[in-house]
Amino acid sequence: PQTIYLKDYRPFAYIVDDVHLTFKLADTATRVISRTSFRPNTDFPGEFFLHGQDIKLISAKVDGVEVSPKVTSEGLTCDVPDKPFVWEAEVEISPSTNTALEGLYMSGGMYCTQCEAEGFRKITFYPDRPDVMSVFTVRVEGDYPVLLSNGNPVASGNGWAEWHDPWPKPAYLFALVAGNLVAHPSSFTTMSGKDVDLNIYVRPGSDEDKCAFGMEALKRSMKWDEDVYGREYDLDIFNIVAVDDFNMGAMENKGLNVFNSSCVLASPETSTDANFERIEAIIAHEYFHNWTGNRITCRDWFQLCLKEGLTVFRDQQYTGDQGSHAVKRIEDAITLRSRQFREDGGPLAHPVRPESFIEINNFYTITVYEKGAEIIGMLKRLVGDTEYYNALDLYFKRHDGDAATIEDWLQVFEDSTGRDLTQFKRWYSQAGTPRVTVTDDFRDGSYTLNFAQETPPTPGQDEKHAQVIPLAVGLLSENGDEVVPTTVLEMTESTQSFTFDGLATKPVPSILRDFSAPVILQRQQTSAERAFLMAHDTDPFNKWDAGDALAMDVLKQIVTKDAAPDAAYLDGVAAIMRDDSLDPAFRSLAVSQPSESEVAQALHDAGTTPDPLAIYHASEALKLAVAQHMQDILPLIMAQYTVDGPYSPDAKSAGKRSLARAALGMLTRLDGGAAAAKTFAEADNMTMQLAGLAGLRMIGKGEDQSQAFRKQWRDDRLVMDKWFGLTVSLAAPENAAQTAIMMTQEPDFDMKNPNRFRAVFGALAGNSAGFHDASGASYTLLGEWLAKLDAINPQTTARMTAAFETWPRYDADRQAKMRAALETLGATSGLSRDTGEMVGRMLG
Ligand code: BAL
Ligand code: ZN
Repeated sequence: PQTIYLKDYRPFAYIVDDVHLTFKLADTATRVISRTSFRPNTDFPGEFFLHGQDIKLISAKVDGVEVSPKVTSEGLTCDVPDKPFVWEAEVEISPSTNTALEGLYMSGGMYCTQCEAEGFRKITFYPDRPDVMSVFTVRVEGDYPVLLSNGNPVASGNGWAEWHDPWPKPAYLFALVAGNLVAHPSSFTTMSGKDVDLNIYVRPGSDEDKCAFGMEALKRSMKWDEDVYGREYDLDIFNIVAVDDFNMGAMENKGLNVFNSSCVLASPETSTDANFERIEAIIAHEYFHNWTGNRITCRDWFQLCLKEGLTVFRDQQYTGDQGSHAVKRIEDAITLRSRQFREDGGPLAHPVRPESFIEINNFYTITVYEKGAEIIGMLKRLVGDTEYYNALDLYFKRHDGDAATIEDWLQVFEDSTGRDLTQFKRWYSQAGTPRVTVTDDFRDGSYTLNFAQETPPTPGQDEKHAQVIPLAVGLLSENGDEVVPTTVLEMTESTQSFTFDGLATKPVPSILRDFSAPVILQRQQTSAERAFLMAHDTDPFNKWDAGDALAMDVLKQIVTKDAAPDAAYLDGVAAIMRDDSLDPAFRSLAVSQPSESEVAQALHDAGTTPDPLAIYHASEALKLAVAQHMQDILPLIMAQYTVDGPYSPDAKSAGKRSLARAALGMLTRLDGGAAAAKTFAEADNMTMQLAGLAGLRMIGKGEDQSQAFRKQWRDDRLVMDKWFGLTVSLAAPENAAQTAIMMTQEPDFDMKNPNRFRAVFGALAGNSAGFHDASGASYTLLGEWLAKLDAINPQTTARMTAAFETWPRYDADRQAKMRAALETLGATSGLSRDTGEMVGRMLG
C-alpha cells in the first residue's frame, strides 16, 4: 500500500463550483447521479482524477457528451477540456451490504452515511479531499417518511426531498439519512434573533423518550458558543440522527450530525452519570465543529488536529463550565496519562501532526485529539485569556471559508500576540512525552527550582529538541500557607532554573499545577511531602495528583517489595474522604487509584518488567486496606451522599452519587456484598443499579443479579452493551478469555455492531490482568476475532488492534505471545490496509 506524505501536498488541479446529487435509494442498488461544475486551477495544472471506491460506473458525460473514463480501484481519470465544464456521472452502490460503515450504508433499516475521512469516494466519483470545497444541492428519492441531507430544506413531496447547503464544504462533511424516523423537535433563537429548528431523529419506539437531555444539551452548547466564542449558528435547521451501527462516537456533518446512538440517547433508567456527561460533551463537540472544522476546515488530513485539538479543547472548557473545572481537569489528565502517554511511549507513537500515513482512519487517535487539545491549552496559558480570545477572533475572521493548516493557526497567534512560536511548534511535530526532572535549593532566602527536560526517542524520531513547557508553580510554607501564588514559568531550554527571592523559610513547591503541560514530572519526594500537598495544596489538581503519586508509590512498593500500604497514604485518603468541605466529585477522584495499566507503565518506565497479575493483586490489596482504614465512615458517607428524589444528571447530583459509589465499592470489600445487593435492588436509576451489580461482580458474586439485569434489559441494546462489557471487564483474570468466549456465544452478540464488539473485546483488553493472563489465551482470542472482524469492518478492527501496543513493556514470554497474535493477524489473507498498517507499525 501507498504511503502518503505531508511534504507531497499539492492543491487539486480543478476547482469545484457546485455539485448536484440525486440519490435513488434502493438497498442493494442505489443510484447516485452527480452533476458537478469544474474549472481548471490555473495555478496548479494537472490530471483530472476523481476518487472512487467500490462503486459501479453506469455512465459519464462531460458537457453533455458521453465519455469513457479510465477506472481503477482507486478512482478514475478522464480527458476534459481546458476550460470550465460540467461533469455528470451515474453510479450504483449497495448500502445494505456495506458492513464497513463508511460511505452510504444501512443500520436498523435506515440509510445513513459516514464520509470522514475518505468515505465520500464510496458514494460517487469526486475529488474526495478536504481542500476541495463546494456548494452542495441534494435530492433524495426513496419511500421513507424522513429524507435528510445537509443545509436547509428546499422542497419535498411524497417520496422525495431536496436540500441546499449554502456553505461551501468538503465532501467529508456530506451526509444523507433516510428512514422511518420520528423527530424530537425544538428550536433555538440565536444571538442575532434568528430562529433555528432543532430535531433529534430516532426510530419509533422506546428511543423517543431518550432525546430530551440531548436536545437541552444542544441548546446549552449553542448558547455557550455564542457567549464564550461569539460563534452563531448559520443555517435554518440543525438535525441530529441516532444510528446504532457507527464506527465512531458521532460526526459533525454540516447541519446534519449523525450520532452513535450510545452518544445521544439518554434516560435516567438506562444511562449512567458518566453516559450523561459524555453525551453532553459529544453533543457540544459536534456542534462546536460547525465553526472549528466546518466553516474553517483542514487543508489535508495531516492537519486533523487543527479541528480536533481545538474542538476537544472547546468541549473541555464547556464541560468545565457546566460543572467543576478542577474535576474536569483531573478527569482529562487521567485520560491523557493513562491512554495518550501509553500511545506516546509505544510503537504507535506519532506527532500530533503526523508526517505520513497509509490509512488516515488510523490517526483519529488520542494523540491527535487529546494531546492536540493540550497544545491549545498551553498556548492559552502562555498568552493569557484575553490574548487567546483575541487570537481566536482573528482566526475566525481571517480563515472563515478556508481549508487551513497548523501554520495558519500559529500565524494568527504570532500576528495577534507578537510572540515567536517557532519553538512552540515542536509540540506538533515531535512525538513522545517529555520527562521533566526537578531539583531544588534554598539559600539566604532564595529558592531555586532546577528543571531538565528530555523526550525519549519514538519510532522514526531518534533525536528530540527542547520544547516550550509552561510550568505553573506555586510555593507553600511549611504550615500550608501559599507564599507564592501560581506563576507560569516558561521553560524553553533543556535545563533551566528559576529563582524566587525573599522567602523566610524553605517552601514546599507545588509544580505543574492544573496539569499545565502534558509531561511526566519526575521528582524525588518523600511520602511525607506528598501527604503534605495532598492535605494542603490550594491547587485542586495538584492536591489530587499528590495523592495519585503517593498511591502509585505505594502500589509499586507492594508489587516489588511486598510492602504494607504506607500509613501516610491511608491517613491522607481518609482525611479527604471525611472532609465535607470538599466537592464530593473531587473526593471520589481523590480516593481512586491509578489504573493497573498505569502502574504497569510506571514500573516499565522505572526499569522493572511489570507482572500484570502481581499488579492486580497489589491493587486489590490496597483497595482493601483503604476500605479497612475508613470502614467506620463508609456507611455514613453512603447515607449522606445518597441522592433522594427524582434523578437528575446535573454535575452536583452526579458528584454526590460518585462519592456514594466510591464508598459502596469500599464497603463491598468488607461486607460480602450486602450493601451492593441492597443498592442494586433499590436503585431507580442506571448509575446506582450498575454500581450495585459491579460491586457484586467485583467480588465474584451477583450471578442472580446479573441474570435479573439481563432479563430486565434484554430489549435495550445500549444497556445490554453495558452488561456485556461489565461481565467481561470484571471477570477474574484467569476466566477473562473464557468469559469473553461465552459472551460471543450469547444470542444477541452481533459482531457487525461496533458497540457490541467493543463491549466484549474492548472490555477484554481493558481487563488488564485477564488480557495479560500468562497463558496468552486472551491475546490469541482477540487476534482471532480481529481477523474475523477485519473482513467486515476494517476501521473498527484497526483501532482495536491498539490493545497490543504495550507488548514491549512485558516479559519475554508475554512479548512473544503478543507478537505471535499480531503476526497471525498480519498474515490473514485479504487483510485490510487499515489493519495491515497498524500491525506493521506495532511489529516495527
Ligand atoms: N470528526 C470525527 C468525529 C469527531 O471528532 O467529532
Ligand atoms: Zn471532532
